[in-house]
Amino acid sequence: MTSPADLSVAGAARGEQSGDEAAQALFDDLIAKDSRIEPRDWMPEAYRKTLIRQISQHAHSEIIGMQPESNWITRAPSLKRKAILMAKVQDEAGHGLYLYSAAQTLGITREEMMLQLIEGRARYSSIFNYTTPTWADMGAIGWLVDGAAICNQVPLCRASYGPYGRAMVRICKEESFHQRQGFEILLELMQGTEAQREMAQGAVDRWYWPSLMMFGPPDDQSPNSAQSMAWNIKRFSNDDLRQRFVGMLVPQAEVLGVTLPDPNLRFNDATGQYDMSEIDWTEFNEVLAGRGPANAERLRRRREAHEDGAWVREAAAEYARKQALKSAA
Ligand code: FAQ
Repeated sequence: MTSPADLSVAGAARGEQSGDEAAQALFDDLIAKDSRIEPRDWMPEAYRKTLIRQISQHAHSEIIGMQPESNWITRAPSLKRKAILMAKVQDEAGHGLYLYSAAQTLGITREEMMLQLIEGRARYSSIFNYTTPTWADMGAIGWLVDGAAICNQVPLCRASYGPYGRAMVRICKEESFHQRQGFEILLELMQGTEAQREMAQGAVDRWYWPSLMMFGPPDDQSPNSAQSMAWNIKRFSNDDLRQRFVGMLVPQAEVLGVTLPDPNLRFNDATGQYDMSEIDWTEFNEVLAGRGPANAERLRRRREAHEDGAWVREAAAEYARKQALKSAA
């Protein structure tokens, strides 16, 4: 395959286009054909930056997202539930690692991304700044948070950047399983005692609105959407995905027997959309500004884990050094 560099050199030699113009034209052509951009390909600096931003934020979300659920591993109500929850939290760690690896192909190091996170310079999903006071929160996270994640991430499997799209395929398979285990926790609680039903409904009440905020600000206040959609990174707008998610939840809530906490939620035949109450964007902005219920705790715990893991990183680096010496000998 002809590389953009070859093309640009050949084109420039014929005096047709400058090197940059030829490389840009090839990139535009790949995007127009809905093909994939790979790490070896030339790409505009803004495309690279946008991907680093989104993929690293996504990776941080997976890693910080381990905390609200790990809170319940030691207190899960049975051995079976404990094993399932442990496996789920480990899956989230794996998702973080695939995503950090995908971001590294764009020229940023893992260390830099980690520093951005622990120094509070990077974003991660607002949802993980909420607390998990009851076991039912494990069900609500699986059903609502993993459910929202799938809705948002299935289209990302077709993202134009190859390593990101391919990472998303595997992540989405695992998130589907996570969503079902959350649904099943809630179903079991809803078929239990009055107190268990109240616990399940309480968790749904707590997580419903924050899960809608996961899709980001409304379209008319989303500065990145238009360009990300033009580059085939995002395939649908924030509001479209939010609508799709609500449409998925309504019949599932009926099966569960839970009430979605929005008195104005109803399908509007005329618009073909769900009418709903206004989302509390002040709360969203407060969480993004670091003033959510658990922002400080999440970052503190992440910093501690990073410091506690220093000896593992040193041991791994030393082992790699010795292996390299051995193979060079
Ligand atoms: N929280 O212009 P837009 C999971 C920021 S993984 C925090 O609309 P964009 C798995 C946004 O970054 C969940 N910040 O931005 C799991 C931007 O800030 P910047 C994470 C938010 O990128 C389950 C600014 O607002 N998923 O759940 C949020 O086009 C269970 C303006 O917004 C992903 O990361 C928010 N909710 O669209 C793990 C998916 N929303 O950088 C454990 C990939 C917006 O300009 C347990 N990401 N912001 O300063 C995306 O699809 C997009 O990045 C969006 C935002 C849709 C999140």
